[in-house]
Amino acid sequence: MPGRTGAWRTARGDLPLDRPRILGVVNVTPDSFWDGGRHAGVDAALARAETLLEEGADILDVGGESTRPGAQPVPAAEELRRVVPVVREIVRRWPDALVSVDTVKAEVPRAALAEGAAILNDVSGLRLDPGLGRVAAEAGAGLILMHSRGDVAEMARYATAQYGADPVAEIVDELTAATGRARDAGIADEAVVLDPGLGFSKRTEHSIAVLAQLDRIGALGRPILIGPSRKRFVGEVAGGLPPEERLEGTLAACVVGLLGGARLFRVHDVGPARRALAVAEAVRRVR
Ligand code: HH2
Repeated sequence: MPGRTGAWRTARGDLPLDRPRILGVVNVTPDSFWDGGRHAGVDAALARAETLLEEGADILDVGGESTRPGAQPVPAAEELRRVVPVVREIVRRWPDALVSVDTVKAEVPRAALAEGAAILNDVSGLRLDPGLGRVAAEAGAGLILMHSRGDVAEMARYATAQYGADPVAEIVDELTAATGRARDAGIADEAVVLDPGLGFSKRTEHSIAVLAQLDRIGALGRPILIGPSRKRFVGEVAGGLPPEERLEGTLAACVVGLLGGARLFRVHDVGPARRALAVAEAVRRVR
């Protein structure tokens, strides 16, 4: 099946996707919706990174700017101050760990790649800073193109979730445009992973439709990443649960996603996700 099990080209070598891969979230922010403020200093972020690696994370996704609804945009200088020392120390302590940087600004990966980061995670799908594509191309970095609409403060708001009769078709079209921007920037197809952006510019029914029809995104021929971790849609379908009661729903979404073709999973709870995905992967293999 296209995009399903090849390898993902990153600045630190190819990552085989013959098994599900997990990105553990290291948010170095005061305001992220789940872990904001918990790992905001370098030491706390490193302790978090160590836990996630012990639990089996394949990639550490370091972010210095929250995208929660109404989050305050962070100036590049502040994002650099938050992210770069953490990337530097992770690479120094765990040289084999793959690091991705969750940002929409070119200045941040430019510095982080110089410190040894391998992957850029752009939740705007190269809409907000075209310079980010050029940085990724020059470094040969892996690039996650996530679907969203609007700027950082708007992209998790329902105001950007206006769709016609077939939301998944619109998401596929917009991801196709994102891959075009990546190509225009000189990024190799093999470096690109696509993410439908669960909970971004999507009401609950849109995130569920995406999970049900991931094969339409897989048809674009690139590996798929999903990030359902403790998001609002997970709570809403279970009757309105708060973030602390959304782990089981997160695992269910990961399992459904894997069976629909996703190979990469961005989560806060790496150990539980790894255990759930091992079962789903065993089933997928004998299908
Ligand atoms: N979700 C969040 C942030 N970055 N990146 C990708 N590729 N896919 C996602 O689904 C995704 C993402 C939101 O989660 P979190 O980082 O925990 O929250 P916040 O944006 O408040 O920091």
